[in-house]
Amino acid sequence: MRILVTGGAGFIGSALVRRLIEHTEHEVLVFDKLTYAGVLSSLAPVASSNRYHFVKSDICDADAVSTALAEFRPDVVAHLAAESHVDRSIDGPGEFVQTNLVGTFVMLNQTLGYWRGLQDTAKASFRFHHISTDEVFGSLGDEGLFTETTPYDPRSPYSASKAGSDHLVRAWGHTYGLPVLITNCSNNYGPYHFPEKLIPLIIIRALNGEPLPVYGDGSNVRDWLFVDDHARALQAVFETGAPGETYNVGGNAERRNIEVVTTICSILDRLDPRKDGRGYAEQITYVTDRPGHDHRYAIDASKIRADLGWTPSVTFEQGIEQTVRWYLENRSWWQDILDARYATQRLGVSNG
Ligand code: NAD
Ligand code: TDX
Repeated sequence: MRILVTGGAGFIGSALVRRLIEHTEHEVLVFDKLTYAGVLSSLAPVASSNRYHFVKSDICDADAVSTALAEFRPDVVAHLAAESHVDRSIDGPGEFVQTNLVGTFVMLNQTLGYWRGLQDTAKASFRFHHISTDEVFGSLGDEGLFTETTPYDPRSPYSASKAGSDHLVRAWGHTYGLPVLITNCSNNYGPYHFPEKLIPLIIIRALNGEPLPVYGDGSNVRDWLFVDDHARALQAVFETGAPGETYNVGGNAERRNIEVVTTICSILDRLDPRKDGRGYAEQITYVTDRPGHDHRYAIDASKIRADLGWTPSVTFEQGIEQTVRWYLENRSWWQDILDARYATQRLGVSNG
C-alpha cells in the first residue's frame, strides 16, 4: 500500500514510519511542516529507503495537500500532524485551532476530492485514518475507563481542538461517505519523544542535574502506551479496521505521575548513578499545578483487542527501562534539540 503520513517527523508519526519501512513493504510519503516538534533525525534510520519520501508542507495549505495526494496517490492517509503539547495550548491556543481544526478540515476536504476521483476498487479500499487522543473524553475520577462511546468532554484548548477535529472527521464520513477511521490513544512514551513531555523531560533534567518539576501533588494518573505498540495498533487499524469505526488504544499501564518520576529516578540510579552518590529522586520539586489539569485518563482497549487482535506487547516496566536506556545511548539526538530549537522555560502558566 501507499501511505501518506502527516506529522511523520513527530514522535508517533516517526515511529509509525520507521515501522512501515522496516517491517512492511508499504511505500510512505511523510507530509510535515517541520514545526519545532518535527525532528528529521527521527527518520534517519529509514531515510535511505527507496520506499520513503518526504515533503515539507503545511496541512493548512490546500494546494500543497492536493498536489501531494495527486502525485503520491495514497491508499491510506494517516493523519497525525497536530500541535500536541497541552501546556503550549494554554499559552497559545490559536495555533492549536489553526493546525488541529483548520488543518484537519483542509486534509478532509482535499482528500474527499481525491477519493471521489478514484476508480471503484481503489475507492472502496481507501482509508482516511485520523489519530486522536483520549483527552477528548475529559477527566476520570478514581474509577472507570474511557470506552469508544464515552461522551466527549474536552477541557483544555488542546483537547477541545482535537475533539473538534474528531467531529469533523465523523461528519466527512457520515455526510460525504469518505471511509474514515479514528483512533483515540492514551499517553505515548518511548524513544524519540520530544523533550518537553513528562518522561523525556524528567530523564534529561535528571541527567543534567536540574530540578524535576512535578505539577501539583503528583497524583494525576496517565495510562502509558509504548510508542512502538501504538504504531503496531495504527497499522492494524488502517489495514484491517472497519470504515466508520473508532478504536481506543491504551497501554493498560495506569501510573500516578509521581510514580513515573520515581521509577525513572531509580532506573537512572542503577544505570548511570549520580557522581555524588546520592539518588536522583532528591531532584524532585513540586511546582504550581497545570491550569485545568485533568486528574486521570485510562483506556478500555477491549474493542481493538476483540476486533483486530491488538494488545500491548510490553509492560510499563519493560518500556520505561528501554526508554531510559535509549536516552542514555542517544544523547546527541536530544542534545541537538536542546541546543538548537527548543526553549526550556516552564510553559502553561502564563495565562494565555
Ligand atoms: P508531535 O508534536 O511529536 O509531532 C507533530 C508533528 O506534526 C511534527 O512533526 C510537526 O512538524 C507536524 N506538524 C505540526 N503542524 C503541522 C502542520 N500544520 N502541517 C504539517 N505538519 C505539521 O506529536 P505526537 O506526539 O507525535 O502526536 C501525533 C498525533 O497523535 C497528534 O495528532 C496527537 O494529537 C496525537 N496523540 C498524541 C499522544 C501522545 O502521547 N504523544 C497521545 C494521543 C494522541
Ligand atoms: O514538567 C512536567 N511535569 C508534570 O508533572 C510536565 C511536562 C508534565 N507533568 C504532568 C502533566 C500530566 O499530568 O505529567 C503528565 C503528562 O504530561 P505531558 O507529558 O505534558 O502529557 P499530557 O498532558 O498528559 O498529554 C499527552 O498525552 C495525551 C500528549 O502530550 C498529548 O498530545 C496526548 O494527546
